[in-house]
Amino acid sequence: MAEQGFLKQKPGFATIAIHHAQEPEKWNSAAVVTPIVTSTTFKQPAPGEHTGFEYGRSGNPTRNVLEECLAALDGGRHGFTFSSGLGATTTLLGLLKAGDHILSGDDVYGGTNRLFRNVAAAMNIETTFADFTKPEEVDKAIKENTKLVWLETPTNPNLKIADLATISKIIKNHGQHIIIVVDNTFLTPYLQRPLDFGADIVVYSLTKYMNGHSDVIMGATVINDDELATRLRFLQNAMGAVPSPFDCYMVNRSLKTLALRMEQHKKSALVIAEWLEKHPKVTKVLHPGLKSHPQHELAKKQMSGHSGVFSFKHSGGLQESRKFLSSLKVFTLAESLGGYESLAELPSVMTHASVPEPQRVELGITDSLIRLSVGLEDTEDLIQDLEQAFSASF
Ligand code: P1T
Repeated sequence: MAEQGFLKQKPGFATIAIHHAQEPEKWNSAAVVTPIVTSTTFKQPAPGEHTGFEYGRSGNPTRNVLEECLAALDGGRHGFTFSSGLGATTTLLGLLKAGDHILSGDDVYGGTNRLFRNVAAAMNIETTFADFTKPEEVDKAIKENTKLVWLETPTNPNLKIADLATISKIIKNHGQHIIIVVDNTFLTPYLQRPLDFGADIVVYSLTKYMNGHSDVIMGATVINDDELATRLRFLQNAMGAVPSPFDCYMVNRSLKTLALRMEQHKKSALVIAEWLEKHPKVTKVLHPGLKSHPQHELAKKQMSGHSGVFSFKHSGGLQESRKFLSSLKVFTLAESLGGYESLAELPSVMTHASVPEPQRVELGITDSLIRLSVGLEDTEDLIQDLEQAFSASF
């Protein structure tokens, strides 16, 4: 249903999440619920021959179900899972070689920034960061050796929106072969489908909304292009950052309620964002669903609503942030996002502490910027919790 002018939700999402690749007939037992296959190796009829599986790193029946379901949810042909979101990103670095250049959005998860600036740099792969809210900046920053463009939209933690269709067009107009990667962790395919707007690869930290219960660390990529998928399948096996069958079972189970959970995260977070916007101690709320968001109109064109994660700025400093976060009783002070429980954190000293200070200052990741992940508790309880924390700290 199109709500508040956002893009219409893709039909059949929940049905795909529940049934795609889950046919009971594929198992001898006709199990309705995907079994957890723990075997690390599979009997072969003859040397060099196999019946679909040979070794658990290169493929596992439980993992395959999850990967196929993930691909279908994004409208892609191929899904790959990894031991973490950063494990997925690290594996993508295997597509590049020394001398290549990455162009990344400037406001990305701190761990992604650290991976590019430290690990990729040590492999002689250079990264430059640009403000992707300005497509002309992207155009200018592309170099002859640019091989990969990395986007988060909305960004972590400033909730900036990049125009996926325009940026994809600009990159493709350059004529050189550049892989466009979109980290869709904040929205999930329920709220945004980057492949529809020209992305080549969608990346997830499944640790967040896709699993949604804060009990699995996992990552994924979804791809349409067969040749790129062949390269990724090779790298998944050759680099070896694969998840366990038990964790694959957990994430596959969680996908069954993704649509329901995202609806509630979306609704509750917007009510809380609107409440915060009127609060006397709040100076700014960064939530793409608010009319005050500078890219609200763009958000409506490429998203089917916003999730439960957003940030706000208050009139105090580090001391007030510390007191506020320690005073919360329903929200838990912790890193991460996207679980059923509400979390709050201070990016400047937590998730984004590894971003060099000058870059943090430039991006406005100050000590008065607080990030919330609105969970599935009663909205009214969450508002009361925020109110008592404001009273305790200002
Ligand atoms: O934690 P891991 O599963 O490795 O995922 C890394 C990652 C990738 N992309 C985005 C947008 C992310 O937010 C993350 C992880 N983020 C946090 C832990 C956090 O609190 O922001």
